[in-house]
Amino acid sequence: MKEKVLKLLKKHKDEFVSGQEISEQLEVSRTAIWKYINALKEEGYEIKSVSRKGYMLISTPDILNYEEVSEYLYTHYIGKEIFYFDSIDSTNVKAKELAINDGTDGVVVIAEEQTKGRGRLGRSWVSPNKKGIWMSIILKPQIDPQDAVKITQVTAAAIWKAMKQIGVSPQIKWPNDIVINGKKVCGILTEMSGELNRLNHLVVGIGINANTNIGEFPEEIRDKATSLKVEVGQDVDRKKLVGLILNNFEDLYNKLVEDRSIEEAIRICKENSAILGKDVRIIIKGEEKEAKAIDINAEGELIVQDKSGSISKIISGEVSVRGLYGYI
Ligand code: BTX
Repeated sequence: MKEKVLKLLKKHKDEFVSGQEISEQLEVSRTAIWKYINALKEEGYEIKSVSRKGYMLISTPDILNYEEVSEYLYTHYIGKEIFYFDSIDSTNVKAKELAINDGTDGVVVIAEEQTKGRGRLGRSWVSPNKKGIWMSIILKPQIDPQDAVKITQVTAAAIWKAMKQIGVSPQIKWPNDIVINGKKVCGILTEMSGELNRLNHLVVGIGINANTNIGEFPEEIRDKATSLKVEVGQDVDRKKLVGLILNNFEDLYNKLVEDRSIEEAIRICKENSAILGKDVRIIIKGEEKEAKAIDINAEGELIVQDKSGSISKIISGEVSVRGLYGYI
């Protein structure tokens, strides 16, 4: 009911809605409305109340729950259900739990803060309160398990498009990072549950440093991390960015699932690659080799050429790619 009251106030933004009107439309008592209004105020909604005039919504808080994010959502199923937490260990862990129970295709988990944010290969992901976007999407596509890695490229392309839509021009660092000026602004963690020839579900975790100030990054990552705020010089609208990402994601993901095509995603990843044409160090299970990154093929694999001229394919997964002189 609180959500309905909020919806009504939003519909009449910048004007008063009388207690009587709310009470008639929603069929609740005026005392109940007063309670819902107070609860909304506690969540950070600024609501003016004037006797005889009623209530007016002045501003909404910077939070990423369904009520706020859905204003920007044009999807059919991605993000139509959002599990929202003030604080959680990891949205990927929660999403995996939900996926095993009955979390359906497209359910999204978002938290304002993660206390044990996860990176790849057991690494951790710094996720301070309300500074970024920490979210995971549950997916149950009918695709081969080998194709699951393509989801990371699809996600990277969706995020790249969304950042472009808010005026930022990032690069994609295969396989799972988005960078600006050589520094990491976003990481993607795709986790799969399945057997050899059957995929149960996928969880795609997205971590974006949105409004973090440089001093708020722990010292050990300060030289390789950045945020959208640092790059554009002002706060970004996190709700809008979540909406844009999910809209773009649904479009590119549908192409993969329905048409078996990741052409557009790969084109975006190639045209905006941070590593193609560069010498890189590839680390697979602790072993390092140097090579030049020369292409990303239609399957989303990285093609590299070593000094002897021999060409090989690198499948994402257990791979890290580093520049020879710094992070990229
Ligand atoms: P990754 O393993 O490629 O990157 C992790 C590494 O990046 C860390 O070891 C550290 O050096 C650096 N790092 C940690 N935190 C940050 C940060 N905030 N910004 C820049 N660099 C950082 C990348 O893993 C995948 C990260 C996915 C995070 C999302 S958040 C929502 C979801 N839930 C969850 O637990 N993880 C995913």
